[in-house]
Amino acid sequence: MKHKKQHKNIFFCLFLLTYSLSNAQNDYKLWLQYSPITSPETVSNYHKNVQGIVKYGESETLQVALNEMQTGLQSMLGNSIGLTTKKENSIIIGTYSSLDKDFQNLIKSNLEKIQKDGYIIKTITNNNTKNILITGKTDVAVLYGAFNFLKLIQTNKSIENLNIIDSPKTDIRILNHWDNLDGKVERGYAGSSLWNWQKLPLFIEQRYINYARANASIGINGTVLTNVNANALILTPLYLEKVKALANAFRPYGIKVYLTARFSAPIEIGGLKTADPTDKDVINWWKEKAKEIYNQIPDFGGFLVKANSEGQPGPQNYGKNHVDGANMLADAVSPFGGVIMWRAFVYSEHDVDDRAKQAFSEFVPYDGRFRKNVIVQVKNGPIDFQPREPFHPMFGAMPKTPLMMEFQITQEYLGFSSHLVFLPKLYQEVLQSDTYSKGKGSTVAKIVDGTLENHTISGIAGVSNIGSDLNWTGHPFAQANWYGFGRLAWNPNLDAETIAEEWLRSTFSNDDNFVNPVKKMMINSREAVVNYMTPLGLHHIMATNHHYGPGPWVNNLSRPEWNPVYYHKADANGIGFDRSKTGTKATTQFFPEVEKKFDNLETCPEKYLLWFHHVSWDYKLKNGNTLWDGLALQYQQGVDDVKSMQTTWNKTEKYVDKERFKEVQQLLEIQNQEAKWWRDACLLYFQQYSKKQLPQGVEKPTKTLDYFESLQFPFAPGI
Ligand code: BDP
Repeated sequence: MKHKKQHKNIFFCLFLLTYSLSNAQNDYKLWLQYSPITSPETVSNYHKNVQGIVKYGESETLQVALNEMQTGLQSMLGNSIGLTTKKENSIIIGTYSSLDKDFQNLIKSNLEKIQKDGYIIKTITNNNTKNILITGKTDVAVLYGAFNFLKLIQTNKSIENLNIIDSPKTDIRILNHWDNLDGKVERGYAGSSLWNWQKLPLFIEQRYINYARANASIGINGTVLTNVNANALILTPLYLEKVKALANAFRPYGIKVYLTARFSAPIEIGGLKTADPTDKDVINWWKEKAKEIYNQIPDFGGFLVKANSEGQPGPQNYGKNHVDGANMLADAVSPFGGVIMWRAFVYSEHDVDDRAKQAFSEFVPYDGRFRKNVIVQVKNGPIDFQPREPFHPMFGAMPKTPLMMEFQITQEYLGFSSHLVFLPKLYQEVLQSDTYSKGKGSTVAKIVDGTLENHTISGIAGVSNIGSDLNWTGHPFAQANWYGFGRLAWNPNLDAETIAEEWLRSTFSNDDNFVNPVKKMMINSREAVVNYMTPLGLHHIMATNHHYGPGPWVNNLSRPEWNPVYYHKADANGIGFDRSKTGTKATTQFFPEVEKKFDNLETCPEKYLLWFHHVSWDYKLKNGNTLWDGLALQYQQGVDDVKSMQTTWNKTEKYVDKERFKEVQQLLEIQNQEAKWWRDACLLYFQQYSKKQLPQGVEKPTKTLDYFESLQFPFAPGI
């Protein structure tokens, strides 16, 4: 007996050793590490409950679910698990309709509680046998259930007496790839595009499958393959064949493919003279194009459109409006069940009004005029993916139109892929903001998931941070932003801390001595970046074009609203953008409760102070500091925050593999140096106006403002 036990232990140690040796590239495996479980309770709990897998149904998706279960369980628990027909201590996977009658009866009541692709994971006892049932109404629901079952084990949760019912709260949970056909990724900081257009359609890289698998594991069900600054060529037969090949590769994972539609495509690739959305030939061209696409890809999702925005063509080129444009395309895809995601990211150099107001002014009057299969995609804030913005006032202002959230996962304005910033904290802040559109509790989350106005479609988009880098996202911790985006798209009410913890346990280790401090570091990281880049409501003071590093001094670009000076308005009297009633009145775009709060200096949260108000350098902050001192101290705080992130990480060496430990350590050092760069450059620049000394506690800059202004980065990535 003793012998047997010793053997078992030796076997397990060998397994752990081989496992760690054979897994040099942990980065690539994302949160699906399936590392060996070391907790004896979890292991024995598992063996008690699971001896085989029973699979009902034959679809490719179910096969994927089965493979995932077998790979995951073997990797975590060390022995293979076979397919069986024995319904005793088994995991049973299959859609509800394919199950045996007695199983169906046992869970009938649960079935009513799931929506759409929701799943059930339930321990069922029947005639003295016990099994774990993973089911749902659709094949992909079963796959979601399988991933979530594996996550229970991965994160050391008990699998005794399970009764989990979970459904996605939004319909379209989608990544927007800003990928160009030449392989470059606009605002991409993780290498080049994943899509190897040259080798498609015949060559399907394993990476495509791994991409789909990772997305499915967090509930993402759609992908827009191409940049919003679109190239019409993607709609030509040559490329559609390649798109089809990708769609085929993703389909078993429940991922639908979408494309961006360049509004002028009928001219550029169709040989027409116009792209006027009311022109008969144009209407027909898009109808035929839709037919052609659906012929190849029957479950094609639809189009994402950036029109009349930053120089992109659109209906306004022909004196028509966004409704005309969106509805024309909607009619083309609606016979096939497609949707149009029409972006509201518009602002014009010809409009002298505050840029923050323009999208609202333009779109809100169209409420109720879009077709049923149009969903308007709105960025989280009224300017552009800044480290912090108030929520976009369009949320709540268009009750008759489904509005889709657009978050940016790639860190265009947040330090690219060199800075560790846990974005679910930002997403949560926006989603939990109360718009008061239908009284207290009308959160952005309820608008986006469609429940506030009972919309039939809902969605959340995330501008992807994925590229060809070995670790997918450039920074190991940027994987958490992809993960967190998916989780919040599934359930916009999830808590960022829960997400961070799940991710850490699945990606690195279940050891609390690791998880707790690192989780704290992640949670604080968003505030850190706000502090060292744009504290107290400052925004868009990044260097222009590439947006790398500080550039508050930039004032010479052709469009006024492209210049940082437009946003901070620092002068001898003070700093900040007056968007209150005495200024541009942007506050009036919010519902009265919110408007009042933001408009009044006394009640405006200080995190939005300089977003909504221009205040003097001597303005007294709530903590008694003057604005100048407070601003300087916040910048210093940001730098200190990064220092403490470094301290935390340096203590994790024994819990993390060498490569990832080193990678993160080096990246944190870049972040540390760049945080100081931000602090020094911004404070030196603003000091010219405040004419005040730096308060005690703020480190003195070691370089001059001239030096910072002279820095050039001609090859900064992402342009
Ligand atoms: C801005 C980016 C630009 C995008 C644009 C957009 O700088 O590259 O094309 O947003 O969202 O943030 O359309």
